[in-house]
Amino acid sequence: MSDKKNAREVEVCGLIRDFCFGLEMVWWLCWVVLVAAVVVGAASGVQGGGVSYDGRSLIVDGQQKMLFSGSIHYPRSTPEMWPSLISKAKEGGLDVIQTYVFWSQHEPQPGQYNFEGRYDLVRFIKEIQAQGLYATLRIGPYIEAEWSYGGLPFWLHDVPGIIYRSDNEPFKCYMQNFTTKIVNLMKEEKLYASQGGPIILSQIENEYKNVEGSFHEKGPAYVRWAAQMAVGLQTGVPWVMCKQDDAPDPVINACNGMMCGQTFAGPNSPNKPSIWTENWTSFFQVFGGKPYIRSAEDIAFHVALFIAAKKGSYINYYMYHGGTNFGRTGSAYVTTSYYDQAPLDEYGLVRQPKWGHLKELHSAIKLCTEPLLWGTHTNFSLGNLQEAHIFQGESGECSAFLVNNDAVIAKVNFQNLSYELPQQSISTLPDCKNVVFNTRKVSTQYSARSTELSQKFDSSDQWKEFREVIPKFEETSITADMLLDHMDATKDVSDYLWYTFSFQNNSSDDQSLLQVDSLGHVVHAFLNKTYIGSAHGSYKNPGSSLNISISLSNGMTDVSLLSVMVGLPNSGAYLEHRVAGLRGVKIQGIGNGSQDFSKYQWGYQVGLVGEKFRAYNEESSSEVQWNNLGTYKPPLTWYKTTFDAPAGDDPVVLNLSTMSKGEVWVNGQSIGRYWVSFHTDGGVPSQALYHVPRSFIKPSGNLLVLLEEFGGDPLHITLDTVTISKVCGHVSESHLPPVASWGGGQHKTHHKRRSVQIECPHGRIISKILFASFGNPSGDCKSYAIGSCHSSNSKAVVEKACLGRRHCSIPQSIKAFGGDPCSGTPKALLVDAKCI
Ligand SMILES: *[C@@H]1O[C@H](CO)[C@@H](O)[C@H](O)[C@H]1NC(C)=O
Ligand SMILES: *[C@@H]1O[C@H](CO)[C@@H](O)[C@H](O)[C@H]1NC(C)=O
Ligand SMILES: *[C@@H]1O[C@H](CO)[C@@H](O)[C@H](O)[C@H]1NC(C)=O
Ligand SMILES: *[C@@H]1O[C@H](CO)[C@@H](O)[C@H](O)[C@H]1NC(C)=O
Ligand SMILES: *[C@@H]1O[C@H](CO)[C@@H](O)[C@H](O)[C@H]1NC(C)=O
Ligand SMILES: *[C@@H]1O[C@H](CO)[C@@H](O)[C@H](O)[C@H]1NC(C)=O
Ligand SMILES: *[C@@H]1O[C@H](CO)[C@@H](O)[C@H](O)[C@H]1NC(C)=O
Ligand SMILES: *[C@@H]1O[C@H](CO)[C@@H](O)[C@H](O)[C@H]1NC(C)=O
Ligand SMILES: *[C@@H]1O[C@H](CO)[C@@H](O)[C@H](O)[C@H]1NC(C)=O
Ligand SMILES: CC(=O)N[C@H]1CO[C@H](CO)[C@@H](O)[C@@H]1O
Repeated sequence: MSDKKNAREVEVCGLIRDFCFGLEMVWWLCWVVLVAAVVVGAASGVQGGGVSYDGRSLIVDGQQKMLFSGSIHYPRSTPEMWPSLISKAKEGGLDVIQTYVFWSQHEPQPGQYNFEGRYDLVRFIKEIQAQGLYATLRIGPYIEAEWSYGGLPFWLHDVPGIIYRSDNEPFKCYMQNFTTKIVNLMKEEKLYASQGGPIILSQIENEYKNVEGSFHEKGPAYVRWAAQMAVGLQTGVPWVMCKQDDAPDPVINACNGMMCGQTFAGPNSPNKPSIWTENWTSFFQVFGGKPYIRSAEDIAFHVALFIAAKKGSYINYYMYHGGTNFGRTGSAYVTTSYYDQAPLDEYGLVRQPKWGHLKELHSAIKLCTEPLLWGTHTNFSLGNLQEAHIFQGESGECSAFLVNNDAVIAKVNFQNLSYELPQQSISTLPDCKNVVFNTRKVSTQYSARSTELSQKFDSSDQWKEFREVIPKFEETSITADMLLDHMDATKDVSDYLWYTFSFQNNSSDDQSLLQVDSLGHVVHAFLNKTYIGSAHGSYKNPGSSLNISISLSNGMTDVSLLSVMVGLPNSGAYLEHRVAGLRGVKIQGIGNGSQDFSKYQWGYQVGLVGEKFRAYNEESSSEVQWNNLGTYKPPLTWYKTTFDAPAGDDPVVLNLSTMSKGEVWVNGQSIGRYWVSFHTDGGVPSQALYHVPRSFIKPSGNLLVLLEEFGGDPLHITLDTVTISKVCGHVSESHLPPVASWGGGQHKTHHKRRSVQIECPHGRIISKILFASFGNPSGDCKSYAIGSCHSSNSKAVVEKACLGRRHCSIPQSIKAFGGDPCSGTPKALLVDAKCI
């Protein structure tokens, strides 16, 4: 956009009116048309069995179901990745894939829809169906989801009189319009279970209880309306509202959180099942923050507890695969990598032992399905902090869960047998006798990820640069006698908004202070087009105020301040009233001591020149003047180069650790914002690696463009592939889940024959045994050492069994190691191997 066009766009965005817009809006007309749409939708859609529920579970095709579900958000990966993600989810024991629907991307302008590429919702649901899984559609359409503006399209902001998520006619009209659009699309494609499709459940709104109080009497009225509107769409499958304990019938209230086994007050009717819509497998990460590591053992404990103590029958992992916030889709300060710690990592690689441990939990629970869904539940105490939950069917089936809430190991007696329960753990006994799984005992292999260098970019000849044009007041075409709100001015077409003014120094002081008070996330300051400094905020303190000493001299001085958003806010009540950008600008030391420029003549420019000319596209990149790389690397510079695709099919990443902050594009597609100079308190970047999906790249001549805000070093970035390079397995007698056998009242347990099983990813083999010890090695797969007991044959035996193979299994037995290195000592086997 030129500045003039820019002005027009701002104006047009402010003036958009259609059918549902405007002060002149005739509400009854909008209403009549929408009601008609609902009636037509209903007539064209629902027949067949559908999905219902009772106090125990969802009922699909007449059958009660115990369902494990996992969130995978289609726009956070590529259609090329979907089949493999879904099949790994299925292999991990999931029955259902859950996704939000992303309104802001599907309806970028009112009535203009986009269901292409990563936004091809129908293709995603059909892929789930093709693999024989069910789907849950969380339409929202307010979704939060660490998605910019919580998934609401920004144009809603300019609808007169709108108040989001309240009993407000304009909002309800647009919400109903979009919800209906999605439901009709699903019906046309026959995707509801009631039509033979995979969708068994839908969600309306999202965690509304968190904000309901702010809307006073308009809150409950909105909840009733939303439930009624959704149910009126006649999908033939139930609706849920999460964290909404008063969800109106027949909508099911569901739990979100990490510990629903403890925190959920239960369904609000005895006829509704216990559903956990978000069991956080980790937590989203922000720039400046560390990854939140939630252990496989802790997740498994809370899932088992939800099933045992709350009779849970639907558990969803949020996220099962997090993926990537491509482009500018992440919300305020959220990193481009999303839930990399989930069972499938950002690139879709299996994260062990989380994935495998949960898979084992799912199999163990599935062995208990009948008593869990049809049996009677009783619980009793086994000790101070221990309890048993028993589910008994009419024809004698029995499953039990033995819970130890203590921080130390507990020995308990259950039905005349003795059991050892590790600290904070739950044992699952599908037959009320034999332990098949304990949440604390991880028998799955561990794995470690690493990068392999594919290409360097360390020669200046490989690069071109374009220094962004710094505008001054006279060069801007939008003017105002005040400081404009950042979001209202940009309409979110760019992260960037220039605020400029010019003034004459009439004072005789020689030290002045420029004070900028900002609610934007970052501000960069320029005086006479020369960079003088920056400031930024953080997720917890979003604003970015700045004080810089400046030396003024006589004559007109141009001040240009670039306000930057790192994603729009995504949560809280009254999002439409949220403001950002500069709130006050003062210079101390001129005039009568201090001058306030807040009500001065300001000039604005939305976006950067490189954005206007799409400097990141092959076709349009020549519209800006690219030069040879200079030695000085100023702030606000665009860099471009090309690269060839790395061989093989391992995931591809850019290691941007020598850059600072900006955005990066490959072949014109934005792979997201980067911010490596924002370090954690441990002094490392929150995110150094940025995913380049294989489908974005061609065999050679790929265009790589970076926009750098602070001034980084592009010469030392690298293109890498990511691989599982190490696998490790550990079994020990003392760590084995005891398998109780019927001992006529005697304490008797035996152990299943154990072995260490390790496996490299497809296409790789075990190339080296890094460590092997049969004896009593100390530590675990994360950190280990040889103990006082160690068979000298350890390494040779393991090498013989494993080297050159993709998969191997080494029994933890004295025989296999040719003798007992220390009789009487309980034996363990720990093997760590390298894959190549
Ligand atoms: C939604 O609004 C658009 C106009 O913006 C209209 O064309 C469409 O029919 C409406 N859809 C529904 C389902 O009401
Ligand atoms: C049984 O479970 C309920 C609900 O979790 C709990 O309130 C009660 O204390 C438990 N009873 C015993 C004996 O553990
Ligand atoms: C436990 O042992 C007692 C005494 O031998 C017996 O009466 C009872 O039936 C046994 N309970 C179970 C569950 O086997
Ligand atoms: C400096 O003087 C000029 C001319 O008198 C006046 O227009 C301007 O407002 C003054 N600037 C400041 C910062 O006081
Ligand atoms: C800037 O200086 C003012 C006045 O001294 C002070 O109130 C404010 O906190 C300072 N802001 C920053 C970001 O240092
Ligand atoms: C403003 O201009 C005067 C000359 O008129 C100069 O002496 C003074 O240093 C300037 N003030 C600042 C703060 O630079
Ligand atoms: C900015 O440039 C103008 C014109 O060259 C000059 O008069 C003025 O003193 C400069 N201001 C500063 C702060 O350097
Ligand atoms: C400076 O202060 C005096 C007295 O407070 C006032 O009369 C004058 O108008 C002020 N000048 C400016 C430029 O603000
Ligand atoms: C990224 O590259 C830097 C060297 O520039 C290196 O120190 C760092 O370990 C790399 N990070 C990862 C995650 O590979
Ligand atoms: C947001 C939230 O509720 N986080 C909590 C989730 O659960 C963990 C414990 O598993 C708490 O530490 C978090 O505060």
